[in-house]
Amino acid sequence: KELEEVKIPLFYGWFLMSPANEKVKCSAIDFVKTLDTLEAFKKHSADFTGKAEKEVDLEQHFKAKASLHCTTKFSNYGKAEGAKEYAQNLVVKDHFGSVSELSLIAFFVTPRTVGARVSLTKEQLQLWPVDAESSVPGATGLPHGSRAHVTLACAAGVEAVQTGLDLLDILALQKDGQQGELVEMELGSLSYYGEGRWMLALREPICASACFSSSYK
Ligand code: ACK
Repeated sequence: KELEEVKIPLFYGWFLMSPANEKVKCSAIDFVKTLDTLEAFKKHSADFTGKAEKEVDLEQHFKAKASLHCTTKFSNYGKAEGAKEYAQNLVVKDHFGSVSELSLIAFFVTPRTVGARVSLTKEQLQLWPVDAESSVPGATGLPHGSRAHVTLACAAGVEAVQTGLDLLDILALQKDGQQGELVEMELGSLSYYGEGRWMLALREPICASACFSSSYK
């Protein structure tokens, strides 16, 4: 009997390998801990708590992810738009199982999510869906690949899909020329964009080895 039809996964992406996975998790925890101690951050803690003067414990506020990845295509077992075309794309097939280096260029925090922004190479961009940005209202006009990120943590009740949307939101503000309060940190420069949105542009990108593959859950 013929093999059963191959099932389309939940999503495709680059999965961080060991020890890069641990290195990135540690850097993220360090950043969040440091952010929590900054006067500039405390001044705006009401963005997180809803109450003036109430401090937020960011480590309590967020639940960290154990294994990290950068989603390319959310296929939803074939139900998402373009899922079948992506699965059949020769570039996707050719790269399946290949290892490359992800370049993490920024960390960002909002009341909902913590993430790392990923800068994709030309080759990695070939695996990036054409509509990843244009399908999001408010993100039109942002360069292809802008949404690339690693979700590091989410607040209670928040789905991981929010991290990429939070990133696009911050990038749209940057594009409009909004440059909030700036704080120089050892790791880079930290900007505040209002409503609890913070982004640290890393002085030195973090390099992480990752395998292009898919996940069924
Ligand atoms: O952190 P993420 O990029 O956000 O990784 C997970 C992964 O797929 C498995 O859930 C992402 N994800 C979920 N729903 C969507 C969606 N509608 N569009 C793009 N990415 C999504 C989620």
